Amino acid sequence: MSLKGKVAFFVTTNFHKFSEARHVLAEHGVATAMLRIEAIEIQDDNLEGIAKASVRDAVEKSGLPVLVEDAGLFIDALKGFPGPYSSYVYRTLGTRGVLKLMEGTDKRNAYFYSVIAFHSPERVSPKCFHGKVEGRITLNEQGNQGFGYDPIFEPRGGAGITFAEMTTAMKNRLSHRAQALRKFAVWYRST
Ligand code: ITT
Repeated sequence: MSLKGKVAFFVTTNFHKFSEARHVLAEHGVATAMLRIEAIEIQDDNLEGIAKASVRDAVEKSGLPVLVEDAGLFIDALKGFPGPYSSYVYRTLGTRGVLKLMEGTDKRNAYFYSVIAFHSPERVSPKCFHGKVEGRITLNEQGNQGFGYDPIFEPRGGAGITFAEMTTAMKNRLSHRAQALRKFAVWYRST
């Protein structure tokens, strides 16, 4: 096994995601670059199914070893909504809309889930890695770091602050994305 030459291209349109991923992968000796191609994103209620379809498409379009992530926020009081629809819900309702849906409920449990799918021209099928972080939905938006639902998500073990109040390094110690990427990096280095 050699650390030299371990590279995986991260296919995303979200620079924040890439930036978090780059730090985690670098710590584990995997170099990455952001590949901004439009990989298809199928509608499915399963994050792994979505990530696998996207990563297959990305390899076909690029001919490179690539990573694709599909992530979502699952809120208990909303029966797991927005889950696989997190991107659409963020663009339409936004964090304020989600807080509004939760007005009057003190059941605030939620979790972020990430599926990282890796695929390359040499492989027969994609390989997936999962990460999850439990936490709660705050009553108000707090903080201005990060992206997406970060201002309303307070991770367990995060000293009572939201992801949006953390540096990237702090978020990476806890996040769903970092957990999945660490598993990927350990496996990738061993291949
Ligand atoms: P790509 O598909 O291009 O990678 P995206 O932002 O659409 O970018 P996802 O479909 O994986 O990424 O994520 C769905 C949404 O879930 C995303 O738009 C965010 O609003 C939210 N989300 C995912 N991870 C998050 C995180 O770490 N912090 C806050 N919100 C997050």
